[in-house]
Amino acid sequence: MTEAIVYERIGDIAVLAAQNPPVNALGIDVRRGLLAGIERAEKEGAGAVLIYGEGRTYFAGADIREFGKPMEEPGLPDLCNRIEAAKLIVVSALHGTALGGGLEVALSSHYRIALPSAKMGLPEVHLGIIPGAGGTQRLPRVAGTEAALEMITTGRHVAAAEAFDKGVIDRIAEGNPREVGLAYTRELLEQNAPRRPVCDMPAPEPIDFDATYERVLARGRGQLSPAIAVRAVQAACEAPSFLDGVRQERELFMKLMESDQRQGLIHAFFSERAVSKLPELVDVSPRDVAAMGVIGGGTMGAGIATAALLAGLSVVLIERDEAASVAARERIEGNLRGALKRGKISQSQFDAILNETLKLATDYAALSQVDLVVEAVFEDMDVKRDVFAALDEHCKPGAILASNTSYLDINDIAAATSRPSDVIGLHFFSPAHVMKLLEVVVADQTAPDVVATGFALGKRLKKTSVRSGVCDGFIGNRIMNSYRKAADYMVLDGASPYQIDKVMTGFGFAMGPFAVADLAGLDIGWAARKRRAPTLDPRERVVHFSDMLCEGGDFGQKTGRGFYVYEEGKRGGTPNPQVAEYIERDQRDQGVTPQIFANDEVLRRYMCAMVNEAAKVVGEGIARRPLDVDMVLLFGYGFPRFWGGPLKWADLQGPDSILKDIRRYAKEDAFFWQPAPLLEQMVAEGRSFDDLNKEAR
Ligand code: T1G
Repeated sequence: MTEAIVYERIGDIAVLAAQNPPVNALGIDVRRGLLAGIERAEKEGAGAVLIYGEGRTYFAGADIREFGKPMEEPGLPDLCNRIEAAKLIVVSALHGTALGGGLEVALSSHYRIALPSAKMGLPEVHLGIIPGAGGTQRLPRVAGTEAALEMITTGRHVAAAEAFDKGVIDRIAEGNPREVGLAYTRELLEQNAPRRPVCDMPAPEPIDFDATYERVLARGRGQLSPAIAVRAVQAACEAPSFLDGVRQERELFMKLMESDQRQGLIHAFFSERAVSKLPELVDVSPRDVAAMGVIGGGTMGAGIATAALLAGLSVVLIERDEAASVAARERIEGNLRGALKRGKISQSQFDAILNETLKLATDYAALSQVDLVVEAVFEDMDVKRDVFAALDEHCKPGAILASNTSYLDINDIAAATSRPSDVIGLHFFSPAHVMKLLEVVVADQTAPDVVATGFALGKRLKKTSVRSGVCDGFIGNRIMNSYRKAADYMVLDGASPYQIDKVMTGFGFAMGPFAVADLAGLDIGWAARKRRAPTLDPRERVVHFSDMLCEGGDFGQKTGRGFYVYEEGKRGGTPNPQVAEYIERDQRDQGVTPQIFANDEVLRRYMCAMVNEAAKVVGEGIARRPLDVDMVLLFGYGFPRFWGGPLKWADLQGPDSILKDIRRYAKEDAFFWQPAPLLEQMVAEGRSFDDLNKEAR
């Protein structure tokens, strides 16, 4: 018997305790331990078996690290069938998060009890697969078809009370899983409770599966697993037998296991957990942060203050005058009202935050006791320098001075203070209290414990924090500028902005680049182009159709017209006919003969531009690892999670094919399509971005 499962006899009960930290994943040792435990209990003539998990949780699922490797016996489906077929009653006591294969083991048990704090679910769709050990066959039998479909296609973690109401568990009790499990099992033995295999329960009621399939597929925006799960639950209702249903589930499961989307989503799962773990910070302790300062109460400043307040930090917000302070407070109040509405905070918390935790001031002296300040003022270097000089004067020694700039040079900002080692970039994304991404921008002199504090703050604000070096646009905006340019060039050369938006939403983005530009405001890009114009390399192609829109006062959603025309109360916009005129004029002025772009070509150029710039960002060390870039695009730029990120996508395509296309495009525009040296080196050495991730561990 392996250590992963400890066998113990307590009277008539054989107790199988899982000991596989951190989450009792159902790896091979656990599976073998469970099988041996069931067989031993039968052989010893025990009256019942109790299964529970030591540590923080019952089984949190199959061991994801085993995916893609040859499956070792017993597999989970066979183990679940064996547990269910046991000659004696099997009881599972759930605590923590009983997820995926974990809930499937519980459903193959005859009775289930849980602590009130327990959560359970079948979240496999988030990994690009479906439950593969009978979950799609057993859950509908206990909870009904609709309830099971909702849990499986959303992958939601359901609380014990709701699970009880749905019939997923039989009992809820306070205590620890071992004692609660033992008491319940004794009670069942005293009542001579029968074995109660779920597989013997009647097949669940069928519903209109085709309609449900289409609805779930549309909701997935290209992700397949939730829709495929509908077909598996359909088998539970329509298959001639339970085992035939399990067989159909397995076929669908194995198909998804081989899919690119499974690879993309598993990559996202582990990268999301790895991205904030930097080897150089292992032994570095962050500074304490209890009180925060925010400079500027505009949309970004108010969002940052809201995120901090919701995380339990006290906030001092500085604005230039009383009127601006009042406006800042109203913005924060609006954000908090949204959190109140979503049940994230209670009314009393709402009141306490606004009346006690949040302080507004116009004098920097009010910052004398804060531990960390984030500046979120107008994107102008002179203004930033003045603010940091004032912070240097008023903030206490050891206070961290952070800038929320989205592209200015943090080294130059730090130079405006006498303590550059305490200066760092903390680049939030709008709305800052909602968007998960935080770029932690490390300047040349930023001290390691200041970096560690940036990451600790990110964790406290429930952000996905990614380390970035200093360059124009850091990781995200720099890469975005590149794929945005590729889109503009395709339009100048004949593609329609609406075709490009359609292709990218078909790829899985919620919005295409031109709709996003309208949402963000075309005036922002216009200002950036004007700022860059004096130093523009003469070899760089320039498009003017966007400037023409702005010169006409069309800035997108905020003015009701941009690339699209927006009508009050209507979702989305309709193509703005004027755009075509501006494009034709731009083509005429630049002597461009428009050409037809196939949708595949549009996607390829867009993604090649993204991957090429991303490879430069990694090659220059701005991003430490390819997975850092992937997480930035996932959590800050709406990149479809099921592809795993642009560099995971590039691996799935084959970096050599990407380089081949970039070299082909370079024949048209050698300046824009300069291949990334890292990409050329990787292809020459036959390495992938995943190889680079592994080497960076
Ligand atoms: N396998 C392997 N490692 C896992 C794991 C798993 N299932 N779950 C978590 N870990 C690792 C994780 O990488 C991290 O490692 C550490 O545990 C703590 O996790 C047939 C095939 C359980 C809610 O999808 O959702 O069953 O970074 O940082 O925030 O149908 O982890 O410390 O080295 O996330 O408290 C279905 C996935 C699998 C659940 C805990 N199960 N896990 O969250 O901690 S597919 C899941 C989670 C399946 C069957 C199929 C969360 C959590 P490290 P953490 P947390």
